[in-house]
Amino acid sequence: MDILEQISKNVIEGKLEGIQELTRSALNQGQDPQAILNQSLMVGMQYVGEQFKIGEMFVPEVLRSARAMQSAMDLLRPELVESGAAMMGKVLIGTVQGDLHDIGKNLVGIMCEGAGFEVRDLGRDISPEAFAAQVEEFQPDVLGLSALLTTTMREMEHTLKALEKAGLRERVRVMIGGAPITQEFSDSIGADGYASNAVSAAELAKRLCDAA
Ligand code: B1M
Repeated sequence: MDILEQISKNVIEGKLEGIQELTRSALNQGQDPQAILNQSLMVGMQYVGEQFKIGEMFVPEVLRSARAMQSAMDLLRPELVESGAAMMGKVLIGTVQGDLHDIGKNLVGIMCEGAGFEVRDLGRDISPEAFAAQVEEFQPDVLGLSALLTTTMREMEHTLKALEKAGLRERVRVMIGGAPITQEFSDSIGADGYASNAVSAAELAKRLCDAA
């Protein structure tokens, strides 16, 4: 098993110390930081997402994997910046008002960061007005809204309305996601895109930036 595969395995197994050591060795061996990210970290996290979906992994394991990925990212971030890995743009992300679920949203943030975005994470239970104020201040290219409850998904529409009211809707692309969200729902509220998982969310953010 080569070192990139070993890193991937450590993401899947959520091994915090192992992954730091391996990432450091990979960098010392001259591995491209972008390759470490794309061919090992992202691959591992994609697998974790798939396993969670089919009930083969559970929330604590997903959290451990996310923490392992984050600790590798702490080592990779400066290298990625130094190696000139393109800064894709800015992503502002948060979970909508009334909703306390943030595990999936955190993964989306990590993946967007991995894809080269500067990410500002507002946390959870964020009101439409607070999202609008942060769009004004941070000037993101993409705003990401997450909701896990059927009772809070409507807050996405309210957030879009708050952006319109503040005259900010044309300035930012809005992507949405979370377990109850569908493409149809996204179309019905006038969001710019929907992604079903963290890896496709990072890809969508890139496409939205390219299209801007
Ligand atoms: Co809650 N909860 N919960 N919960 N919880 C669900 C969502 C539920 C489906 C469980 C169930 O009944 N089977 C259900 C919702 C039912 C519904 O609305 N249809 C539910 C409920 C009812 C509740 C409470 C109301 C329970 C109660 O108190 N009676 C309560 C509500 C609190 C509130 O938010 N106001 C509640 C509370 C909680 C905890 C706090 C205990 C905890 C959250 C802890 C936390 O997030 N810090 C929790 C958890 C853990 C869950 C489950 C078990 C797991 C959610 C999760 O983290 N998944 C969940 C059941 C389940 O999904 N099996 C459940 C892992 C994560 C990686 O996946 O979040 O789907 P997910 O994210 C994915 C994609 O959805 C997507 O990418 C992610 C990664 O691939 N994605 C995006 C997410 N955001 C995205 C944004 C994007 C793009 C993609 O673009 C911006």
